[in-house]
Amino acid sequence: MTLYQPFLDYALEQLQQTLDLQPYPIPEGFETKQAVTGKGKRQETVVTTSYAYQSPKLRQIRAAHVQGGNALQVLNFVIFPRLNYDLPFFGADLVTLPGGHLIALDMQPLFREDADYQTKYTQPILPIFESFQAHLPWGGDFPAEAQPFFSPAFLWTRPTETAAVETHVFDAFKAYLQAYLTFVQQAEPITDTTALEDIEQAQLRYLRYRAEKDPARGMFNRFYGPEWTEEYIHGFLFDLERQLAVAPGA
Ligand code: DBV
Repeated sequence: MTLYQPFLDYALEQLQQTLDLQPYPIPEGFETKQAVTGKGKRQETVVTTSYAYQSPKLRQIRAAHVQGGNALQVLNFVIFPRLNYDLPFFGADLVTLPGGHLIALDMQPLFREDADYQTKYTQPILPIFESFQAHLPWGGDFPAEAQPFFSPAFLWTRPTETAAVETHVFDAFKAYLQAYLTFVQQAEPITDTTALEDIEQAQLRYLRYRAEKDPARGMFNRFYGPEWTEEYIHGFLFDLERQLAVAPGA
């Protein structure tokens, strides 16, 4: 079973239909990675597949899909806008582990406390968020230090039934992505120098947090070792600092 394959297929098809989509390079050795875990009957092959694209307004659209049998399915899907747009990040962390499902879905704001920014990028999402809350209740415990990176429309839930993932979570994923693509279509380039500096700082803040606190680090370390894992995190999953180092203003 690959629970999140339909999510990935849907997203890539939508992106292809809506954007002028171009490939984004995936560093060699990271397109796909396999390892065998467990012993005897519990042996599983864990395959991690990476996907990456870009478009005129989106610097990196990337997905990591981890497939390791019924009890291990992960789709981490993030869109990083180019630095001359004030667009939020699209962030989906869809995680199925032996302990259950954990779903994080949001349009992560660059400027969480800015009222105009909220009006522009959070207000339109609130009705969608509220429409799913009845089926997907708040997931509880959540790292307080991550709070600044999520919007008030952050869908954070731990469904007990896989059926809820296949229905409500999938519907929510589609609705958030559609709304995001509408934002992208409407977005105009930012030219004001101060605003551009603020965007770069906000993107770096977000990126550094995610790279440093990546909740998948432990899992990847176990499967593929620390050397591969650190390179995957900094060279692919959260690569903005590296990209700025080779091409300032990217
Ligand atoms: N999370 C990632 C990437 C993953 C990934 C790149 C490719 O950012 C998977 C894989 N997330 C993943 C896994 C777990 C989580 C958990 C495997 C389970 C870790 C475990 O239990 O061992 C949202 N993801 C989580 C948690 C949160 C998120 C809050 C619970 C972690 C905890 O309780 O400590 N998404 C995650 C997050 C941000 C975000 C923290 C911050 C901005 O966007």
